[in-house]
Amino acid sequence: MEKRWTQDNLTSLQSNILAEEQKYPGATGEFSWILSAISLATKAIGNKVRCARIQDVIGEVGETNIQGEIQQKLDVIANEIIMRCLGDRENIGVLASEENETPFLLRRRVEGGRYAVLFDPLDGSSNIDSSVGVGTIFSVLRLSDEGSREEAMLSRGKEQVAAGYVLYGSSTVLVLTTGNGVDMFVLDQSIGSFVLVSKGIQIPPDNRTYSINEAYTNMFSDGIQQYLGWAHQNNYSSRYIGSMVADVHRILLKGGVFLYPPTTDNPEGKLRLMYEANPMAMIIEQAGGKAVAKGKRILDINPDGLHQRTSVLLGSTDQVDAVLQHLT
Ligand code: P6P
Repeated sequence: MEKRWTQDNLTSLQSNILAEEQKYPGATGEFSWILSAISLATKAIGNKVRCARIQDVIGEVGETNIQGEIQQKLDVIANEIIMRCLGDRENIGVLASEENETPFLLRRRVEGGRYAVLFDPLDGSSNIDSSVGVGTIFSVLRLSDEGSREEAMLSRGKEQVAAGYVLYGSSTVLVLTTGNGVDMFVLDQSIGSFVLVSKGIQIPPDNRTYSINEAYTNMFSDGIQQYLGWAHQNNYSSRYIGSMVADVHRILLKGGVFLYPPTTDNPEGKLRLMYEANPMAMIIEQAGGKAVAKGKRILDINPDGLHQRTSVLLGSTDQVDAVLQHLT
């Protein structure tokens, strides 16, 4: 049952996490320690994003990252903020970022490093100059005893203990799941806290809206092209921002389907499995939706590498199925 925030039930992110932990006698509270660091980091990033043009931190650094993508100044700044805020949390063993080729191995498991946090510090950052919504995406994995930390970090998406994103849009919104439903918080600037605005979000089932970059139509498979033709004839509307966090957030709240299919340029897909597709897939599934790649559940994909790419098809189950019907 979705619960709306009202004045008389002001719940912060911290109190909501602690309340959730009370439900699990074995909970140690260490998990909230990680989420509070994410909360701190994303408040700082949001502040930078809002002041970007004033502080002259828009634009390109003049270098490319591991993905071969042009780095924006704010990509680097956001990455450094997250590294600093999370780096001193003693229960984090590994930090892995889209912006860094190799993960940062902070502490061995025996030293208390029991979690890995993987993140895209500022997804969609090329949109910042035009003040389009951008976001931070994060995934939390528990590091297992066996194997190296690198191997332990390459767990399937269904092993995630938490996933979420922060959208720096018309408001700063944090969406989080720890495996028991999806909760949404909005940053109340007047008190500097993320306050709970919705608990147990369920993705609306039947919104005839698709989200895809149709500029690549000629590079899509015949099945995707057939789906688009079918959608055009069946009164679908199209919404595409080109910033995954903003597109997925709209679908979480309003329903519909997001597609980043394989193209002839990117036959494996463009988006990254470990810190984009997996966290978003966990959120969408926890909200009652569906998330697949080449017909397979994204959360079941066995990762080969930290920066592995994948195609993404996610959203309301019936809308994802409408796409799949054209792919078989
Ligand atoms: P295209 C942003 O660069 C990003 O990684 C995602 O946020 C977004 O969904 C996608 O790429 C947009 O890609 O090829 O449509 O510009």
